[in-house]
Amino acid sequence: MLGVVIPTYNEAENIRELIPRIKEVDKDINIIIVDDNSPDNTSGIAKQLGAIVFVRKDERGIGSALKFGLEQGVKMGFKRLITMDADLSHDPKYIPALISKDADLVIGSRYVKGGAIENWPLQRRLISSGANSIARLLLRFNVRDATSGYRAYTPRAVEAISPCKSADGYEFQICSVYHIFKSRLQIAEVPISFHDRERGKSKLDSQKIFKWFTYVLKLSLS
Ligand SMILES: Nc1nc2c(ncn2[C@@H]2O[C@H](COP(=O)(O)OP(=O)(O)OP(=O)(O)O)[C@@H](O)[C@H]2O)c(=O)[nH]1
Ligand SMILES: [Mg+2]
Repeated sequence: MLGVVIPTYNEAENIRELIPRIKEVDKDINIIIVDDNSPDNTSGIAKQLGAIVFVRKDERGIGSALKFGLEQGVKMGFKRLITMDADLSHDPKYIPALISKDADLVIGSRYVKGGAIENWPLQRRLISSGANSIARLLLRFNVRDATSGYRAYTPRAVEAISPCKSADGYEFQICSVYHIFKSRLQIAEVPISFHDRERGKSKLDSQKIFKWFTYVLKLSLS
């Protein structure tokens, strides 16, 4: 049984297109949306399209939304949980590849052979590859794309990330790789081609990048 967890904030136009595209890959996939009370009715559209929708009224953050969705997915009995962004950057056609590998965490990677980024400006590429280099250097794991949000988790991997309580923002991706690695569970990467969002607004800003960096620094010193 496969579940797909998607954190959303103001992704109405994108979610309208993404849910049917996931269903085209496998009509039996269960889609779990964790929406932080988006004013643009993302949650209403997702419900109409048949998703399981959680609306959080008092909380914000991609990391806490992902953790919440993954834990709900485990409680519901899913044996594999995919996470992906709502903004059509992660093509659902890679879902079969993500679940084909026998590892506790399988990452859809832009930085392994065959992986690509289609239409990112130079500045965005530098932030992403710089973040990955910093994480690899400070945390000493050999994962090429530890910031990718396109992943497949086993329930065992979800259990291993329980220490990531305070990682409520973008640092959640690093925290989860770190703890899965420290738990000696297997991590694999499969190539994906990443497509930059064309609609809706990015939620990543310089304040969140700074928070990410201080988090990784603290984690490396802990
Ligand atoms: N529930 C929830 N989802 C969020 C929050 N921030 C971002 N997201 C979702 O997380 C996913 C990734 O966010 P993006 O803004 O696309 O971040 P990004 O991909 O690093 O940035 P871009 O490359 O500019 O798109 C999207 O589905 C967002 O809607 C949040 O605070 N709460
Ligand atoms: Mg995005």
